[in-house]
Amino acid sequence: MHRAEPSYLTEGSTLASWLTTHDHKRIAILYAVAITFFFFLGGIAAALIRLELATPHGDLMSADTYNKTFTFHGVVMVWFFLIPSIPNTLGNFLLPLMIGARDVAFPRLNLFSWYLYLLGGLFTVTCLLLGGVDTGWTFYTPFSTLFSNTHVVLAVVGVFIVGFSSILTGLNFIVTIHTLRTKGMTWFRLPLFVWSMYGVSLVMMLATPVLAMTLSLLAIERLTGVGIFDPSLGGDPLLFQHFFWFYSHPAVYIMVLPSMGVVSELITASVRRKIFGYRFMVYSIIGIAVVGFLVWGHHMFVAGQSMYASIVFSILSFIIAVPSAIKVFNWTATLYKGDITFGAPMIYALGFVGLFMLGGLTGLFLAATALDVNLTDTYFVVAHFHYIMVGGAVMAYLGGIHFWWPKITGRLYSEGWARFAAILMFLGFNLTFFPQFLAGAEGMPRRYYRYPDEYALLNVLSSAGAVLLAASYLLPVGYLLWSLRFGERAGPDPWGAKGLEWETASPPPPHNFERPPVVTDGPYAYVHP
Ligand code: HEM
Ligand SMILES: [Cu+2]
Repeated sequence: MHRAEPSYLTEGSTLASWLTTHDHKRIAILYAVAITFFFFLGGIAAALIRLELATPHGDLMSADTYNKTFTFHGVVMVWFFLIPSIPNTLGNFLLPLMIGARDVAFPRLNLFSWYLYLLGGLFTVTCLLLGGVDTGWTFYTPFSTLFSNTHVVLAVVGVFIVGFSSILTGLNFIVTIHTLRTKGMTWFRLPLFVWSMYGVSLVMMLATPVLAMTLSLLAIERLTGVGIFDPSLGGDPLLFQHFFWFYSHPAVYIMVLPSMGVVSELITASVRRKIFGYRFMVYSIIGIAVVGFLVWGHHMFVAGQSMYASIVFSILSFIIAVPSAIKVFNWTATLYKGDITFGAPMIYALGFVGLFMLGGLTGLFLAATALDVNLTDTYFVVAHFHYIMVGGAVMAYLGGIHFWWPKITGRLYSEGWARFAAILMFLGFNLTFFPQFLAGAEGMPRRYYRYPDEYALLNVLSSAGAVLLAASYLLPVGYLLWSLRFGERAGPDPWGAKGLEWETASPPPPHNFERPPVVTDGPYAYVHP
């Protein structure tokens, strides 16, 4: 008879024991539940958008409702799903395990961050219930100060609060990595996922306060009429865009660095080889985190900034493609001659690499000023960032959830269903978003709720793809929940992977390790170099 070992899951099963827990593993699960909720909330808005755009005539909703729908979609997806998804779920769960620690440095602060996340979400959802906001997720002035007569302040306060959750998580991770590494875990023995958490935490801590400040100024101007962004009061609307993108371009790397960390882990484990060029992978994480702060002006080529500024931002945007390309080359080199096992996590990882490459290359189109003048605010941009953020980040997130699922739950999921869902996701994604590159290149503007008949075919394809994509997101909810009860029990290391997290039980005991592990070797010590 197999008797389950005491684990973090069995220690206290009341709701109160979960809602007051200081265990990073339980907090990771709290986040996973909340984040999944917001993902499907944002997904419902996405479905409505695609339904509206399935026909050219704007016959489902009014223009005003459409504006509120895509704003809600953007706000929820960016702030309540993409930014917290990997750091707060997988990061919280894995970071202490991977460095051989018992918990994060500040466990109570960790729980507090989760409550802040919920509080921010509450504001945003309330805002929706009261009628929504129509400014777009970027809250551009002067829309958000002069014209919009909706609940801008409420939405902005929600984002402001969730920003603090992000800052505190970043702080917690940085202190954890600096102070709680186990004996022998030197900086260059850290798994790449830990490095990616380090990079992302730096960005969270340094960039998010700028967002908080910007949103406060916006709220102050709306509430008191002090001129900050409004020219008629002596303010400058372009200032808002500078502030906003100074945070929000780095924020796209809050979404993509963790994905890169996850994918590095999935690829080495699936080919059972050391990652190619470990040190370059580390330097490129830091490179992306730093250069990410220098490119924000590529969102403003047509906003009226000086030509010279645009030239500099264009060149810097090309430069940031270099560390990203290094990563793609090194993943490819790791796969080369590798003995690849195509489990579901590997399919997700390969999907990430393909979609990220297409998203990144089209980013170079947009970084070229002469092309961007034509493509800006068309569906080409929509396709570009969805390839990176939805194609890339969501694939990596789900790949990671699958890979570490046995560790988190102690159970194996159905491999057949998981592979089917991953492949369906890849196909559905491309059918949804590839036509948008074409529509955008032909001039279809973004954020319009009706369009000329000649774009109808591409939009119908896109809406059909969205149906497949939605199905592929719902499937994992089904078979993963099923596995909780009926899945086969996983041993400590079902994939034969390397890393401290695989050396402890699945699911891990409350304090992670029976005794603190000692590290004597670099990461990914597989037999094949
Ligand atoms: C190779 C690297 C990249 C380059 C050179 C690049 C370049 C650009 C440029 C120039 C724009 C402005 C387009 C316009 O307004 O016409 C843009 C938009 C955007 N990019 Fe990227 N990008 C890159 C990677 C990423 C990544 C990694 C993400 C997300 C994880 C991302 C997310 C976005 C978003 C959300 C927008 C839309 C902003 C808006 O609402 O206007 N990009 N990108
Ligand atoms: Cu940017």
